Amino acid sequence: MANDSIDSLILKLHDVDAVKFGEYKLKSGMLTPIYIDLRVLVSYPSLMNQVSSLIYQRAQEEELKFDSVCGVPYTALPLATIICSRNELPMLIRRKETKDYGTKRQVEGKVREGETCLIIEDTVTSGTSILETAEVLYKEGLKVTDAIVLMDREQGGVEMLASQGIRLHPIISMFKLLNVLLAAERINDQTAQSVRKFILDNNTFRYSTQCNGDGSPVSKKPCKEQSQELSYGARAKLPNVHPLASKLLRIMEEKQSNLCVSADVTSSEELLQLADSLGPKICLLKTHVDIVNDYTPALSQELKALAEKHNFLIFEDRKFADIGNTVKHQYEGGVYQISSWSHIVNAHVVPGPGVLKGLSAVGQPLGRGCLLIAQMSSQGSLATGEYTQTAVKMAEEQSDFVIGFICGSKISKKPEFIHMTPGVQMQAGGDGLGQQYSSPEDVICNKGSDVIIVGRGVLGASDRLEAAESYRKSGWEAYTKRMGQTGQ
Ligand code: S5P
Repeated sequence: MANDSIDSLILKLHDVDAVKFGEYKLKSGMLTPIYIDLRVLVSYPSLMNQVSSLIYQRAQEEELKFDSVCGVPYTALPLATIICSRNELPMLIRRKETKDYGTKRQVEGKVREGETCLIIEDTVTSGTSILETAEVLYKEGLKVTDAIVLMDREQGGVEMLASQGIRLHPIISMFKLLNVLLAAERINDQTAQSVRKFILDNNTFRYSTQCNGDGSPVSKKPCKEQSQELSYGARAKLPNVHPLASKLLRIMEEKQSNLCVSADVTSSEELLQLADSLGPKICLLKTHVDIVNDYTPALSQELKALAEKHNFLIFEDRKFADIGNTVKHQYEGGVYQISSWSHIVNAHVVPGPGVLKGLSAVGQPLGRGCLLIAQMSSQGSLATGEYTQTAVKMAEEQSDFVIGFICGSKISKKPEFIHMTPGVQMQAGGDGLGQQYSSPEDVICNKGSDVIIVGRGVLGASDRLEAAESYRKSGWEAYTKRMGQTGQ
């Protein structure tokens, strides 16, 4: 999709007051410094046509497969109509209120069970409107795999829908909109900054809870209803699971531990001592080998032996982020020869799929696995929205090497992928350097992640073994709660 056509659309939307700055109340009651009101579009036929074309173009670019189109009532309804009419596609209409006479149908149009319906929406904040429409379509026996939205406020909608198995494709994202309006001097720096801050501070997915019934707009599923979810042990046996993910899931089940300790220490002796003493409590030991002052190859060999002794895996948190050819060397060679001892590594998706190609050329023959960094725990992280979604897509395309994600919450419905979440401490808060903490219960039970990664929560305790046991216990209890069992 051409960038200049998006830029000109953004300016036109601003011209017709579809984008307003000030103080407005959202459907959820939240006050916002920016309001997107696309209802006015119907008064501007050429804009309606332009938006409809961009939505359809996006469906084609993404090569989406669908049998019908449904616009979320009401604003997206005329957009769906134009798209369907122009491209001769069958349309479905979702009623907002069920009729109390006649057929009492909630969906109008010819419904053929088993077919796939593409949802169109004008603006997304948390994603609940799309989910509500999808749920009505599910009841009719239809499938929903994708939705396209004109304007994504980047407040967690993409992630929430991904956790429910729906890929959301935004045409305009909030940050893009701000940049274009700023460059065109329609808004000043201060306004852009205050909106950016609002968006980052109000991520409905990251800060909502699915379990506690606190009125969160995200998922109406209480933990109990998620009991159809597969256990770690069952996921280990799935036909398409990566052998290393299978091994980790088995370890988690056997040791009743979804705890990964982040061994961020600077001496070999302390690292080995940690691995040996905490080994029985953990499923995974995460290292930053480049912060060790006295590294020798003997350290990695001894770590490997301790991993065997205590049945855990090693995850070198190297965060590869270069072109394929460079990461290949970084992974295999240099001082650390990471591929020779670390079962798992991780990579940023910013270079594109080449980073995985390079890493897998080294790691795959050795049976190694990689986690993609789809989200980060640090304040102001740019790994949100479409970026996160691209990471999920990339993982799906290279699932012979990617075993899961570093993320704040469950972002893929595929049970073969393992979700690992850093930024975990018993008490929520931060470290003054951007780190943001959530509790084990929140991460595992509410956000649906699989593994808690804990560094200073354990390392900073006077009794590290006792702290590790208490994190293991909390993580495991949150998991059993999620599975709808009583804690053990
Ligand atoms: O988004 C992230 C990704 C990672 S891997 N946020 C993180 O904090 N990490 C890592 O997890 C980080 O490099 C550190 O090693 C660990 C968290 O440490 P803690 O002391 O804050 O628990």
